[in-house]
Amino acid sequence: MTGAGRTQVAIIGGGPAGLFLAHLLHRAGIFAAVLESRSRSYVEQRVRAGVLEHATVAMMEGLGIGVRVKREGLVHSGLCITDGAAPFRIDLAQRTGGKTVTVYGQQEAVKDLYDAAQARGIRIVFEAADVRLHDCDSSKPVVTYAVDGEARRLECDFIAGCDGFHGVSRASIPPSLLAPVERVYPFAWLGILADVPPVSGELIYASHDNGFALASMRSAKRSRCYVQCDVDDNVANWPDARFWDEFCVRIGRDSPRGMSIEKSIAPVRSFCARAMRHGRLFLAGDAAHIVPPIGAKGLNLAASDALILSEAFATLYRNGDEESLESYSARALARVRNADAFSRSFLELTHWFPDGGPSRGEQRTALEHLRVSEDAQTAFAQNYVGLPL
Ligand code: FAS
Ligand code: PHB
Repeated sequence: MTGAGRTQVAIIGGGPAGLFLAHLLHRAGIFAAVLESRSRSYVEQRVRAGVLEHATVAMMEGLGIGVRVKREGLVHSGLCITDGAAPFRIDLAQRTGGKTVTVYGQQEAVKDLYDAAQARGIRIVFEAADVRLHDCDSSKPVVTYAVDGEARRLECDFIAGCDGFHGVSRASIPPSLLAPVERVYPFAWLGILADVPPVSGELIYASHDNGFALASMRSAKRSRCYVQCDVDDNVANWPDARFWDEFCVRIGRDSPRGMSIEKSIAPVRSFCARAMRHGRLFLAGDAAHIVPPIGAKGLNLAASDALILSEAFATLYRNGDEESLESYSARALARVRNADAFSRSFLELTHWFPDGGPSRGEQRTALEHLRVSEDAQTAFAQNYVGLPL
C-alpha cells in the first residue's frame, strides 16, 4: 500500500456537499482532500436539482464562484400554482423583502465548483475505488481506497461523509445512533429534459385531479418538466407524446413539445438521520438526509450543511473550541427538519395520494386558502426562498 499522505479533513464524495465543503475549508486555510468514486465528467453529467436558494447563490459569490450563475442563472421573483384551471402567482420577492431563487442546474453548479477547485489546487481524487473509513471514533481516523488498482491510505484529523444516499459513510455510524426517520411516499416523479423553450417564464406547480405536474427549466431554451406517476411505473410506459399530453392537462395550458433528451423516474422519499456525527466522522448532504424534491431543498441543504460544518472546523482549528463541532448535528438537522416539513406540506397540497393522505376536497380548500391568504403566502415564500443561514 503506498501512502496517500495525510490531510486535515478527508471528504468522501465530490457532489455539491463535498465540493462546497472543500471550497469553504480552502477559504479557511484548512487542508482537505476529496475522494470521488466516479469520474469528473460522470458527476457533471448527472441531471438533478434545478433551483438554488438565495443563500446558496450568495455562498457561491462569497467563494468567488458566482460569475456564471449570476450571468446565466435565471432569477425568479415568483412562481405559479394551479389546479389546472385557475392559476395564481406567489410573489416571492414581495413576501420575503426582496429574496429570489435562481434556476441553475446542479450540473452547472458542479462544473463551476470543479473548475474553481482545479484553479485553486484543491486536492480531488477521481475514480477512488473501495473507499473505506477506519477508526472514525478514534483521534486518528484513516481512509483507505484504491486508484487504478493501487491501494492507498489517507490519514486525517476528521472525515466528512458527503457521499450521498448510496455512499459508504452513513454505514460507519452505529444504527442505534443513526436511528433515521424515513417516509416513502406512494408515488414517484417522472422527469424529462427537452430542448424546447419553457412553457412559462416562471415555475408552474400543478395540483390537478389527475395528480401533480411541475413546469421548470434549465435555460430559456431547455425545459425540465415532471409529472407524478405510480411508484412502480416504468419510463417505457411514458412515450414523449403521452408525457406532453398529460403534462399539458395537469398544468392547464399547452406547452412547447420536444423530444426528451433525458427521461427518468425518481422515488419520492424522505430520510433523516438523528445524528450526523460519530466520533470524528461528520455526515453532510444526502449522506445524512433526503427531502422530497418538490421543495427544491436537497442541493441547498447540502450547501448549508457544508457551511455549518466548515465554520465548526474553522473554530476548532483556530482556537481549539470543539463546541461548534458538538452542535453541528443539531444545527444542521434543524434546517433539514424544517425543509422536510415544508416539502411534505407542499406534497400534500399538490399530489394525488392513492391511499390515505389528504382528500381532493381538503387539497382544494388548502389551495384556496393559499390563494387568498397573505399570511399563508408569506410563510410559503419564506420557506421556498430558504430560511436565513
Ligand atoms: P450527491 O449524491 O449529489 O453526491 C455524492 C457524491 O459521492 C457523488 O458524486 C457520488 O459519485 C459520490 N460517492 C458515492 N459513493 C461514494 C463512495 N463510496 N466513495 C466516494 N464517492 C462516493 N434536489 C433538489 O433540490 N431538486 C431536485 O429537483 C432534485 N432532483 C433529484 C433527482 C434525483 C434523481 C436525485 C437522485 C436527487 C435529486 N435531488 C434534487 C437531490 C440532489 O440534488 C441532492 O440533494 C444533491 O445532489 C445532494 O448533494 P450531495 O449530498 O453532494 O450528494
Ligand atoms: C427542477 O428544476 O429540477 C426543480 C425545480 C423546482 C422544484 C423541484 C425541481 O421544486
